[in-house]
Amino acid sequence: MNKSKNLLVLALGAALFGSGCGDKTATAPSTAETTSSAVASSALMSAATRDDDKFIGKPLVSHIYTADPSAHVFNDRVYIYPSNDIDSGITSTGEGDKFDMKDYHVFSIDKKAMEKSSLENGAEVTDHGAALKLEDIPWASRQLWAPDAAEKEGKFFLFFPAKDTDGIFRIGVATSDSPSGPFAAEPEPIKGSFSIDPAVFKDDDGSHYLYFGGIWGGQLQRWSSGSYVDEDKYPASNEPALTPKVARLSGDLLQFAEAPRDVQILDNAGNPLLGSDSNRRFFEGAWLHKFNGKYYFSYSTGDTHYIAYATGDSPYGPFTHQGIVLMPVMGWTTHHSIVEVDGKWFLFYHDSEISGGKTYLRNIKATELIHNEDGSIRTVDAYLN
Ligand code: FUB
Repeated sequence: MNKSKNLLVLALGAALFGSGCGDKTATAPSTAETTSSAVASSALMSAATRDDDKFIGKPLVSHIYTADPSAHVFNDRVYIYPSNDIDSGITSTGEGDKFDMKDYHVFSIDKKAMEKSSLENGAEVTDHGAALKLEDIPWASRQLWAPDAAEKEGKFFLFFPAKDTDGIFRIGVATSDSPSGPFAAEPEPIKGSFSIDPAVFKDDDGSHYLYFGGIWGGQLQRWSSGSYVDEDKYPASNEPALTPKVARLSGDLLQFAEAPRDVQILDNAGNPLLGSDSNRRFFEGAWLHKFNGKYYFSYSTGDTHYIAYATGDSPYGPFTHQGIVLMPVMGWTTHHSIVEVDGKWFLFYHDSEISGGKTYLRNIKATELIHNEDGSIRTVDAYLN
C-alpha cells in the first residue's frame, strides 16, 4: 500500500473506540421495499464529500447507510444481509458505541446484474425494508452488528450479534419463510455464544458451521478463561494471537451442536500467528468459502485494515495464511463476504465513501473476485491507481 493511502486510511479511520471524524449528520430515511440504483443521487450522497474517480466501484445502496455485507444466493437471487448504520448521536468513544445499529434491512440483486461492470457502476438493488428490529429481539439491548444468513429446507435463518442486557455480546438467530424476512427472533441467544460477527458456511454434506469472534469492541479478549471477564486480556506479543471460533450448528440451525473450537491460523512454517503480527492476525469479520475442494478462511486484520485469507483442508482448520483479499478501504473498519454466482466469484465489502470517511456511516460495494490458477486470490484494491 502506498504511504499516502495508508495515511488517508489512518486519518479517516476513527477506531472502533475512537471518534476521529467530525460529526456531520445525515438522516437516513426509513424505507419500505424500494428499488434503488447506486448512481441515483440521494440525500446521503449529496451530504457527503464524493470523489467518484477515487474508487473502483460505487456504493450499491445510497438511501441508507449499510455495512458488513454478507451475500448468498437463495431462490436463484443474490441476497445481501448488511448492518444498517445510523448516526444515533452517541458521542462516547468506548467499545464501538458509535456503531449503534437498531435494525437490519435485507437487499437483493438479480443474478443477471452480477457482472463486474454492473456491480461497480450501479446495479439495481432492491431494499426489502426492515427485516428485524432491536425492539423485537427479547434478549438484546443494543448494537445490532454484522449479521449473516443461511437456508435450510426452505426456511431462512438470520444470525446476528447484539449486546444483551448486561452489555455482553451474544449471537442470536431469527427465522423466516422468506430470504427477505421479516425474521422472528428466538427468545434467547444461542446457548454458549459470545462475541460478534457470525458467518455461516454450509458444507457439501449439508452441515452448517458458524464462525464468529472479534477483538477490541467485539469482546473476544474477555473470554480467554472460557467465561466472561469484564477486563481485556490480550496475549503477550510473543504468544499466539487470539483465535476466531467455529462450531457446527444443530440440525435445526438454532443452537451449537458442539462447544466452539479455536480456529488456528498458521504461518507457512506451521506456527500460530502471534499477537504482535497485526498485519496477519485475526481481528474480526470471519468468512468461509470453498473453492476447488479447499476451505478459504478470510477475515479482517482490524487495526491494519486488511482482509486477509488462509486456506486449509477442513472447515475447522487449521488454516495457513496466504495473503490479502482486499487492501485497506476508506474508513477504519473493513468487512466482506465472498459468494459464487453461476461459476463466477464476487467480493462484497464496504467503505465510508458515502459519508466522506466517517467510519460508523458506511456503504456496501461489490466487485468480481478472481482465484488464480494456483488457487491464490488476486488481491483487490478498492482505490483506483
Ligand atoms: O458494524 C459493526 C462492526 O464493525 C462489525 O461487527 C465489524 O466487523 C466492523 O465492521
